[in-house]
Amino acid sequence: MGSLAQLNHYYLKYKHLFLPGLLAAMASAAASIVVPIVVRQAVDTIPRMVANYRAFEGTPVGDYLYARFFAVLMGFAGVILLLSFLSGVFSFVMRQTVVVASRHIEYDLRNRLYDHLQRLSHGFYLQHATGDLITRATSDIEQVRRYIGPALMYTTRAVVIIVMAMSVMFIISPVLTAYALIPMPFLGISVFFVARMVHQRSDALQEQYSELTSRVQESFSGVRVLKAYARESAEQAAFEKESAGYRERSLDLAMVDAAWRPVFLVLVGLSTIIVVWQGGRLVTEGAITLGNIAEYIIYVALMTWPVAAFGFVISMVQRAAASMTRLQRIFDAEPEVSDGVQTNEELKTVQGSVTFQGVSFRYAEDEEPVLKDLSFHVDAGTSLGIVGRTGAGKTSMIELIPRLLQASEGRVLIDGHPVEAFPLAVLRGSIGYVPQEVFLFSETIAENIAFGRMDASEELIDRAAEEADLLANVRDFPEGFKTFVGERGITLSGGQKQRTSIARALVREPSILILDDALSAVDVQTERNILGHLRRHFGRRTVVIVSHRISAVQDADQIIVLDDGVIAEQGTHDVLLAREGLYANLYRKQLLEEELAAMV
Ligand code: DCP
Ligand code: MG
Repeated sequence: MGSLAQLNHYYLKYKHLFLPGLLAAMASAAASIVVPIVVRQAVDTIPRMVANYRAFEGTPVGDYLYARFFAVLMGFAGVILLLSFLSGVFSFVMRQTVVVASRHIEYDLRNRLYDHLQRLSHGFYLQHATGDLITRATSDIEQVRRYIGPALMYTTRAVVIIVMAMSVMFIISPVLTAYALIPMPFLGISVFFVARMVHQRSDALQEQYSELTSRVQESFSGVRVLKAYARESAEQAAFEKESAGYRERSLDLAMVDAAWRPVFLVLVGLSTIIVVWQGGRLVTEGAITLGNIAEYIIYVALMTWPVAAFGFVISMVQRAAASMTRLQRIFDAEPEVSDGVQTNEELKTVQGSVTFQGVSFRYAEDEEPVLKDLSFHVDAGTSLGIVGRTGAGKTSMIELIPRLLQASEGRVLIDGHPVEAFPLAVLRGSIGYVPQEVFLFSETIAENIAFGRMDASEELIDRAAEEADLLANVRDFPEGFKTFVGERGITLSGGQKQRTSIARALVREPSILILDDALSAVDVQTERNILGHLRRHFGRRTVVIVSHRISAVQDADQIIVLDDGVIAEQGTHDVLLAREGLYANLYRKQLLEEELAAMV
């Protein structure tokens, strides 16, 4: 439960809503408590008046008594109506303040969570499933909100009603009160267990629902693969299984939901029977009046909801505490990469030389390093090609430069300064990184390119698109740069997506451009065009090109052959060919492939 304590400052922040809300809760409870007293008065007074009237029926006194009886009756009715109305108004005010406050807090909390998640590093996301993070931001926050708002509101109301009702009942007859309360603890306890069951089952239902939706989402977004492998019927069967699971869980929930109402009614009925039975005895003894019995019956009815609410609230608080603990674990996660103490605020620009000094990297403490003791230097304005087998560590190596990953040992330097010395905004602002897996947003082409630089002018976007050899394609699109891509628009080809991603990096006019296999989906001619464009910036921009194709790196100033996390060979194209090693092998194989391809 301790985890919920840290929400207390929110009560202070929104005290202008909580205070009136709680006062209204009390007022609403108080108004409803007075109603039974009025009913008692009515039950005790009216029969007496009726008897009086009957005695004088038909005489002028009788007429007068009838009129008086009628006025008193109306009076009682009016007071009961007024009290009910007041209770209703206060209850409205209570909801309009407390529930509103809880929505504000939900908003604050969710934004704080999102803000925090945005600052967390790449490494955090490697360890957390997307679905889990979405659950934190949706259902966990909702649990916490229910604790802050409704739970508080129900508790206040319940305490006021129970304390006041019991006081009034006790003053009238301690004995009858004791009798009437016998079923109450059973009610509270049974509601607590039922609520826990309802919560468990609705959690299970929720979980099944997200499984169902993610299944559907995956099969729709992977529909190409699904069709290509003729897996429709298998997919259908799998869906039906999930769907049946959902139906079962719904029925489980409906079962408890349906079963607990009769239990509730039986316990309330039991209270009423006891009141009538024991109350009747007390009436014959003259200890209480008939009106008191009517009053008691209403009190018992009034108290059942608050008593039930206690059971419900306890279960709600338990759930909220569990959710808050999960949320807290995220809030406690520190960004591994941030502007740390070493940051040198004077480093405002990047020239572009890159140096690795004895760099090793592992994804997890207990795993083998995927990069081992890498050392090399790239002068500013020159180009570096990286080739190597799949899984050799190329992507891991280049992600160390913009600090998407953090070296486990050794240092990565830019312009002779450790990368940690640069403010992150400067470092990443100077690097154009085209990741291996293209990701485009469901926006226009222009917006996707300008993602690299929010203030990019149309001219700049145009130029970036031209450099990425995308301009001719874009001109052919129905609405040019304003064409929507992805789910809301046209589907780009693999090569078009890659080039959009390259344009996004170029629009930043970066000092260091990193292409991670970013030309894999374009033909050799387009690759040549793009590399030709990039060459125009020769001497002014450092370019790192990772590729499986020798043709993309052969003109680079130096080439590194990475094998199993170590530098196997290093040099220019000619030097590497002369070595007759891995590189030369790969080159010959690719030449052969090209010749074969040309023959057919
Ligand atoms: N690896 C890992 N956890 C990740 C990413 C990678 O454990 N989140 C492992 C898988 C490989 C090794 O690290 O064994 C190197 O992976 P890279 O992605 O760096 O390899 P490449 O980029 O060289 O491979 P490819 O050419 O297929 O892109
Ligand atoms: Mg890779």
